[in-house]
Amino acid sequence: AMLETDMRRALANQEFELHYQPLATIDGKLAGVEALLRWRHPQRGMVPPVEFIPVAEETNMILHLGCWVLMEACGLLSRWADDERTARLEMSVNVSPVQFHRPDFVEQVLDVLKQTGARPDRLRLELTESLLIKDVEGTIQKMQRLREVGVRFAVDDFGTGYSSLSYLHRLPLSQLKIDRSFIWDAQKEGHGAAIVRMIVGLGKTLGMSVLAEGVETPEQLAFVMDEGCHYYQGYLYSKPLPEDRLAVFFS
Ligand code: G
Ligand code: G
Ligand code: MN
Ligand code: NA
Repeated sequence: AMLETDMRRALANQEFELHYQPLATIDGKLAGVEALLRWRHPQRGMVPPVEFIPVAEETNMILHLGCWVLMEACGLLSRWADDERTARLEMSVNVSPVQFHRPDFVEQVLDVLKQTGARPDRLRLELTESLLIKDVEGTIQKMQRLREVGVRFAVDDFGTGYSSLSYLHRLPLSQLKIDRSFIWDAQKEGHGAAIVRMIVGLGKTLGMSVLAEGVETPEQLAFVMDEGCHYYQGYLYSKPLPEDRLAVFFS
């Protein structure tokens, strides 16, 4: 098992890096990127986040990692502001529930924005449904404070959790990201197609954009386009890339 000390060392040794997966408008233009954490371990090679984020969450190491991710992503966002090809792009950052529910989360984000000089209205924080249903009132307050300075929010993996429709409209969310399992299911005999349709309708009703995750084939893209999704993400458009390989998407 990986220990807290291993991650601490890794952070100090700069073994963590961010890759960025391009997010596309439904007609194929680059809209932004999602920052995805990678651990380049000297012995184990690339360690995927599913293997270390749960450990990081148990040990509170996620607080250091999460802060580093925000700094790194906002640093890039700030550099993007100086170039007209990149100034309008958005940066989506995944936030762990452990990180979000800390009392000083809002201050941490505001501090990173200030230190990096990134435009708050280009930053989108991805929250999971389970995060949103824990302490709903406190969650709304935190989201509103960040929303006031321009930060936007997306629900990640939407449809897999336990969101209640009765309070979803009270949360200052701007985007629903449809979990890839529904996109993949839509081709088969499953209920994926009906669920995608329902989420698009919900997004329209609540004034939120809808992004289809995990689009891997032209057929899946045609389907989510037909259903009215505004954005998509997936290997068809691009896998996650290191920063220096993003430039081919700029125009
Ligand atoms: O990149 P990959 O598909 O392997 O990511 C797997 C999971 O790890 C996804 O659920 C993703 O949201 C999560 N993840 C990736 N980067 C981060 C990060 O910076 N912070 C948090 N909290 N989760 C992340
Ligand atoms: O949970 P979250 O949506 O943050 O996870 C994003 C993860 O999904 C990333 O780790 C990324 O590597 C992965 N991913 C992105 N696009 C695709 C895709 O088209 N197919 C598959 N299998 N995984 C994808
Ligand atoms: Mn995500
Ligand atoms: Na997701």
